[in-house]
Amino acid sequence: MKGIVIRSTGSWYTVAFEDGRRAECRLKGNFRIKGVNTRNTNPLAVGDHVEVETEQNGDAVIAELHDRRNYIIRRSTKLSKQTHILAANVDRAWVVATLKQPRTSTGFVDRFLITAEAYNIPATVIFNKSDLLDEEETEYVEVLADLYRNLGYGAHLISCNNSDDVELIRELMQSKVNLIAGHSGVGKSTLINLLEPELALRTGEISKAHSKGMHTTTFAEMFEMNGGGWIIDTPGIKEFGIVNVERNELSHFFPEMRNLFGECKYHGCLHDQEPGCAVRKAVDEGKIAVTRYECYLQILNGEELEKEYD
Ligand SMILES: Nc1nc2c(ncn2[C@@H]2O[C@H](COP(=O)(O)OP(=O)(O)OP(=O)(O)O)[C@@H](O)[C@H]2O)c(=O)[nH]1
Ligand SMILES: [Mg+2]
Ligand SMILES: [Zn+2]
Repeated sequence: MKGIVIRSTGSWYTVAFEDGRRAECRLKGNFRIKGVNTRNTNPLAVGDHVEVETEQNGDAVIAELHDRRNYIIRRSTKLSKQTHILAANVDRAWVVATLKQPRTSTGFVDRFLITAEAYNIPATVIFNKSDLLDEEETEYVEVLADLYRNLGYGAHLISCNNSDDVELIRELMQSKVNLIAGHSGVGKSTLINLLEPELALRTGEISKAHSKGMHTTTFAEMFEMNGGGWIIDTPGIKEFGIVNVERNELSHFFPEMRNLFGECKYHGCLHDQEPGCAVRKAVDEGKIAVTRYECYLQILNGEELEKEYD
């Protein structure tokens, strides 16, 4: 019978079936994934569509993984060889970011968006905890949100203390499969609790000493929304390392650079030091944000892109 993995804790998986039933499953003894990547730490992820069989002793086992429509994958650190699939078959990927308590860098948000681009998943940035910001900080985040909106992403500055904000997010999530990711402590579980109060998910304080979250959510889990749709809560992540992207294709995942494709003097321009580069020109003219370009160069010249590992 076909079902969806809604929770995975090590070797056990909770599978939800269309009729509402649930089963705790292990992988069938001979379970193999085609083209399995040995560097992947999780063979199955939340959101995977699977085939469940009942063994002679009555145990439910996952016998087969159906093709993934898409997935969101990352390296646990930028230099790690190990990759981890956050979730599969998602309609929209949401990254929750905060300017304070904790601080999320634009590089973290950009890496998440690059991965969403690479796997063709519509993405939205939620800047949470607007209640903690003074006027100047609010303005800064609004400029950032505008930047992302102009690139074609969703972007919202919200507070979990504001019920109108929460209602807006609910409308945008309804009837879709939504993945929610971000650093520990940004308010992912708090937001989900406000959307679906009966879930009563655990949330955690922010450490006073470091203004960081306490890693309260410890495994990814998918929840059905009242009125249709799903929300996937995920554990806080420190870094979002990029997977399966090569140097010469990196700029394709920056919409503002993709638009200039073919306009550089040199074919195969990496938009770094090459003369006659249309991307550099756009940066100089203020048409491409400096933070985005700097993030691009950091990834381009760093060590997280493919080939270093092959
Ligand atoms: N001031 C303020 N605090 C918030 C807001 N949203 C969440 N918080 C607080 O931030 C802290 C962390 O929230 P969580 O929901 O546990 O964060 P999380 O992203 O799920 O964290 P992990 O599960 O560790 O990844 C809690 O004390 C929340 O009450 C907000 O909009 N404003
Ligand atoms: Mg949480
Ligand atoms: Zn160029």
